[in-house]
Amino acid sequence: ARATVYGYPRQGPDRELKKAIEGYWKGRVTADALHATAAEIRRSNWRQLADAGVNEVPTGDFSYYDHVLDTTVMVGAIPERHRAAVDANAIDGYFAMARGTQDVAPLEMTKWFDTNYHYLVPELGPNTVFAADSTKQVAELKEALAHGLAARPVLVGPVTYLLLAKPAPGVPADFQPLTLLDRLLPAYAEVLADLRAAGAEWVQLDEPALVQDRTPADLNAAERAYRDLGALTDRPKLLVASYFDRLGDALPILAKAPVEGLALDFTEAATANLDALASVGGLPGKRLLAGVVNGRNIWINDLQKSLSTLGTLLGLADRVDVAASCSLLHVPLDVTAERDIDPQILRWLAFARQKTAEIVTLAKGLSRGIHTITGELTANRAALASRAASPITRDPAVRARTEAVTDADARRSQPYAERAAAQRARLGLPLLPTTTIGSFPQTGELRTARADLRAGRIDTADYEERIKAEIREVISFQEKTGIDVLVHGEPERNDMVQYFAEQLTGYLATQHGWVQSYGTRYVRPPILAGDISRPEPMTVRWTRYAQSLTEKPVKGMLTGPVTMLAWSFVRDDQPLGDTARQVALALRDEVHDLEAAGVSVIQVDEPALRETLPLGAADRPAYLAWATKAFRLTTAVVRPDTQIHTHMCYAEFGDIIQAIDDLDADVISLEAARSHMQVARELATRGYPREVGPGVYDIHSPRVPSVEEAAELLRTGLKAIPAERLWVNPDCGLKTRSWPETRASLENLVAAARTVRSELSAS
Ligand code: THG
Ligand code: ZN
Repeated sequence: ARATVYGYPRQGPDRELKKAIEGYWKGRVTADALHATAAEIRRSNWRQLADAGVNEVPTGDFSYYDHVLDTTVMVGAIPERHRAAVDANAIDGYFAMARGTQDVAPLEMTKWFDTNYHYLVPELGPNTVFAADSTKQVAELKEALAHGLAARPVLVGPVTYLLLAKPAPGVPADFQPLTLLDRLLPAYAEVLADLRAAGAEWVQLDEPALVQDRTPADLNAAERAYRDLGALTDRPKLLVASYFDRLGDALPILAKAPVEGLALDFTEAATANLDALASVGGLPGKRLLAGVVNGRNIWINDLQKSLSTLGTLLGLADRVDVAASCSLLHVPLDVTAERDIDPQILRWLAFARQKTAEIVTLAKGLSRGIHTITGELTANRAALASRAASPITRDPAVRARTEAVTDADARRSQPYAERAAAQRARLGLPLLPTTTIGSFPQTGELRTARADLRAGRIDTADYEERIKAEIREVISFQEKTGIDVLVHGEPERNDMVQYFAEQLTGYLATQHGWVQSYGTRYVRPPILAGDISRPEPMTVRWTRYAQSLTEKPVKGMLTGPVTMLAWSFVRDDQPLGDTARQVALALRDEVHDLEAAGVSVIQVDEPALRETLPLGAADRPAYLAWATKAFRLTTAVVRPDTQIHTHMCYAEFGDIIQAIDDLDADVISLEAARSHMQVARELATRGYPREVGPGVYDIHSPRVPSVEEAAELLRTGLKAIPAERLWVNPDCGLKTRSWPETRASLENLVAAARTVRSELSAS
């Protein structure tokens, strides 16, 4: 058995790639220096893989921004508006598609399946002409071969590419990119021929879209795609890769297709894929890549269990090789870089480098016999046992409390109508009340202050003085501007998940555990390692300080339990719903303490509620049940006259309206400016009964909306939501915006609310 992976973290050990690309954008790094940094990262990744004993390294998985954008370039599907930039200069044109320029908008960005990685959405239409450009794939393959390595190019497959695309601007919304398959396949055929000529024995085509519920038309397209590509004479051997779930209806199709190999996920979907493989009679004559090491969590593998899965698979395919379940892009690079994690716990963790070693160990055990890996197996058993027996993973007080939760704990004491009346009386807000989502600009000074504190250049008292000064500034600006429900601006928070994780017992933070979120942006997901409890209040001091500065209500700001899970690495030793309940109870204490401190409005953000929705429809009801219950458990502790807000963004919400209703929040603010209040119409159509703030200021752009523009969006919103239930707010937090834009935009937003209020009272 051979050992391989589908992809490796791209950033370099110290995020050298981020620094080089951002430097290039600022004109501080030359194109040559950027390319040299990139080549060095690829070389060192391949070296690391080869030294660990990987027999076949991936190529083409590296990217300057996004591998789906790379595929767009590979098939020549450059949008019309970017054509000139791409023709003028390939790398600048590439970044123009990714980030836009003064004159042209970038491609839209959205979630890569149910991960926290975002890809750039291909824009296609009936007039799209594909033209193969294998330059990058061929160059990276040749680079790896020149290092003397056995290499396998990895490409996004044609069916997934089309299924991830959307109609280009101006193309009817019902256009189905998949209808372009017959035109796309010749471009893939050309790339495959070029890769063969460059020395590829195998090429991997990633088709994760085939693990989702697919229509008969989609499945038919998959069948045709691999029949046609398989029938090519001038091509390498083809390996079709699935991951993130079981292959489902596409498995029998791919098992019969004239391709030489399949990759299946045997972590989350092990049982379903094993059963399905057995029922199609295995993969005689084919190579099976068995993804037995989880590529998207950070826990060590259960080697014994994987060996047993691999043993079963030996009877089902011609040849079985060992891999991670998906690209290692979704995990940090190297556990040994962590200095602050207890060594006892460090033994339980595997990042990309450690996962690679596990894959190699398993491949060795499979081909040369278990006796060749007894040392590894013994160490693995001991580490697993130490995790299972650790008091960190089992806190009796937390367990007793979660056991005792009742349905009543997750229900507000009064129905919305009565709560709304009590809140109106307590808060005394005008019609169309104005508010913001929570964060204000995270200035360079704030980030420097945090870095200075970490490095010991300033002490805690200095740091806190700076935070207080910022809060004073934010409160006074909001009062002056005439905003109705204020926020403290969150200057003390690095990230809306990490900030809480750092204060909760049972959570681990990493120092270097960067994972690409999009482009040059990374997150350091904290690790839900043990039972979760809150040793002391997390936000009360800052909120109370802000409230002491003003007569207006200041919103308490928390991150909700589902988002705390979605943007962390979760435990794999208990159901997600159990972890969510523990987090919810810890946050419930915070909600309770905020209320006791006199806070009358509390916002619990759940931007990730939609993104964690399972890929398969059958799994969705159970997820939504525990997710909405965790939110209600967090919030239902308050009195009827305390107003609960929530906020969502980064998604379309059409298919979770019922779940949004089930949260029973008094007010929800949503991203809506770009879609012209689409979500307000969706909520109205479904009879959503509570208060809504559809965003009227697109904070993803430096543009300042005019008063008239914001007022027009409000008038549109009023067609769907009655004035008594409509709020006025931006799309999302203002953390990434600058102060001048923020000032101007919020002044206009307040003016727009006043304009529309007076129109309402005049009519
Ligand atoms: N926090 C977390 N996950 C997220 C988001 C978040 N996932 C979805 C979405 N928001 C992703 N968006 C971003 C936006 C900005 C950054 C990362 C993800 C970002 N990162 C800094 C960088 O790479 O320079 C590092 C920030 C830091 O120092 O911690 O700006 O908001 N958890
Ligand atoms: Zn948001």
